[in-house]
Amino acid sequence: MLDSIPVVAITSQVPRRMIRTDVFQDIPIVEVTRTITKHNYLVLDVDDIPRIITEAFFLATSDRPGPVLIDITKDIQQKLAVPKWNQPLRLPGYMSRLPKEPNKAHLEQIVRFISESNRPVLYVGGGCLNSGEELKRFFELTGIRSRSDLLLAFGAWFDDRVTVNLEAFASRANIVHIDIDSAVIGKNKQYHVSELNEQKVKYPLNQHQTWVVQFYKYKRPRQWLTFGGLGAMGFGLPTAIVTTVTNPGTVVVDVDGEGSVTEDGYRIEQNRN
Ligand SMILES: Cc1ncc(C[n+]2csc(CCOP(=O)(O)OP(=O)(O)O)c2C)c(N)n1
Repeated sequence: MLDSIPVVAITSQVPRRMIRTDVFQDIPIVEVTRTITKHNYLVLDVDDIPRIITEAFFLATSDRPGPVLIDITKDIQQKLAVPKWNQPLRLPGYMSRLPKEPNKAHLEQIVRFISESNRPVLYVGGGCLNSGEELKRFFELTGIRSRSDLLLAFGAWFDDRVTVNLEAFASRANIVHIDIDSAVIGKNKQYHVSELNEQKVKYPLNQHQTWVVQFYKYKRPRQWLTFGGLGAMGFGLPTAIVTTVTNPGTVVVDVDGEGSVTEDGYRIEQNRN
């Protein structure tokens, strides 16, 4: 959820009549995962499966993407049914909350900020991954390059890994914050008028990640895969392997810490046995 990665997980539940009897492997996974999924389902009727699967993929990939879990009881899995495809989605609340067209007055204000600013800077996050071309065009049109009396944060939020010292970060810059998820707007950092101070980032842990953030020169989206929100050690090597396999001919570099690679070593050893 933290990294906005679209995932649909299908899990298996004990038969309906055994739910909450403490029978072997009786886990209320829908309750357990409620706060760490974008949405989740417990399937209690076989005829719901086509609609729920369609909804799950729609939810996982639309708006701010995220993980969706579908828990299917064993007795439902074993039922025979003739699926009815093309059932209408039942997501009225979600649909009504999807972002509307941007507010024209806000856009005009942003354009005015940019034209009046001497040294605007762009702070771009994963929310712009699907807008690489538009972003490039914006960049070319505005000629934004250096830092900065105006911070334009697009599809990014003021994560503590970025700001380090919240008070000092962009403490005297105008901040324009654009994001699909209203929950991250105004989180940690209010958009307000001032000037950007350069920050030196220093972390005792996961330094390899911080180094990439600071020193790697990105030219386009989707060049870097990282263990964003949860910092799970051991993420790098298997991710690099999968990326190599799924992108034949591409050079893939794993920037890693020896501690993290050691964790992979244990898993490789376990799988070998
Ligand atoms: C699976 C897991 N275990 C423990 C931690 C806690 N932790 C965060 S960073 C870190 C050390 C990382 O060392 P290394 O991989 O060598 O990276 P470096 O900081 O040297 O770049 C630990 C133990 C974690 N994030 N993930």
